[in-house]
Amino acid sequence: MEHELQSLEIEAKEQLTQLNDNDQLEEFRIRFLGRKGRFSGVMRQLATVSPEDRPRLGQLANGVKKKVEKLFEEKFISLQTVSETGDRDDFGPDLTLPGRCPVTGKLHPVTQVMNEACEIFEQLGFSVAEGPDVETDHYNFEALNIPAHHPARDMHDTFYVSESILLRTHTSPMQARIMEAQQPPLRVIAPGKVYRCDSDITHTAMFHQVEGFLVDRDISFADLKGVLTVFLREMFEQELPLRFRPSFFPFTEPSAEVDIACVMCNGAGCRVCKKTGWLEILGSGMIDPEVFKMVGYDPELYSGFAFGLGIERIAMLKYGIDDIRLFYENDQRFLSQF
Ligand code: 2NL
Repeated sequence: MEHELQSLEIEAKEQLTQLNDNDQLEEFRIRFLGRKGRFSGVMRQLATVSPEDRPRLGQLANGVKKKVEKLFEEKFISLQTVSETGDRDDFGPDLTLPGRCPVTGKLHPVTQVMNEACEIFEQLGFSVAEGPDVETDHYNFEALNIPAHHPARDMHDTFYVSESILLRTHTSPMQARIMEAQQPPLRVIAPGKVYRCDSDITHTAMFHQVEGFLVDRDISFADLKGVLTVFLREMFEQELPLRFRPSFFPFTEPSAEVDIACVMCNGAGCRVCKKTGWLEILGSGMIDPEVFKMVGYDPELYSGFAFGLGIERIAMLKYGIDDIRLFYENDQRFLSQF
């Protein structure tokens, strides 16, 4: 058996140096390394040798097999190079060919836009706070001036874990926690995942928000307008026409929704803006004195504004994406574009 292994190694080496295309290489593989090949034959013989010899011969056979496998791989690579460059070994590889680039991973587009939003607010002096996705009814609703049976609870299709525990429907519970624990002046944003039982081409049951608030003495609606104008200008990288439209949120009074001129048609009217020329981009308002009372701030002393925006919505408008579900299908062809 030792002899057989020796001659097998020599033969394999000889044949490998002589063959010069992939078909011949495949034939070689079947003949030597295949299931019914020469090595398998030797391995079967192992069963018949005496138990004392078996370990030594087994080791020998494995060593030879490894060597031949390695030579086979080397031949495979050299044939590959020859066929790709059209060159023969003696000319060496074609150094003018582009190298093989490793595939690098990237941040998800939603993460990219989220990070961008946070960076803009950080430049405006806001600090970033993250809180739990699973919240209490108290912080998600009560502390934000949405008592039980308030009609505003219908605006949030809430996922309940138990009667008083839920998946947060917005990131403002974090802000309520911060107001409770710290005194003004405060400038904080809360980015993160939020959950609502809703799904169609513009809604997913989980999406991302950045909400923020600023509290100090003498804060007015002009401060709100200033901060949000700078934010939108930076986010969309252009001086966009804005429109502040009266609205309602339970935690702010007065409240305003902010529209930007449609980024698809420049305000002319198209399918995306439903022919209005405007796109709703975020919600905002002056924090309701009731919220201040709930967290123990004196509304006579302090005022502030707050806002909330959906990250997927901004990413869709920024990149012209018409179906939110694309973000969560993990299709490389979509994701690799960002
Ligand atoms: C919307 C509405 C808004 C907030 C979110 C907020 C409120 C307080 C404290 C901290 Cl009292 N954050 N968030 C305020 C006004 C509007 O969002 O439709 N967003 C997409």
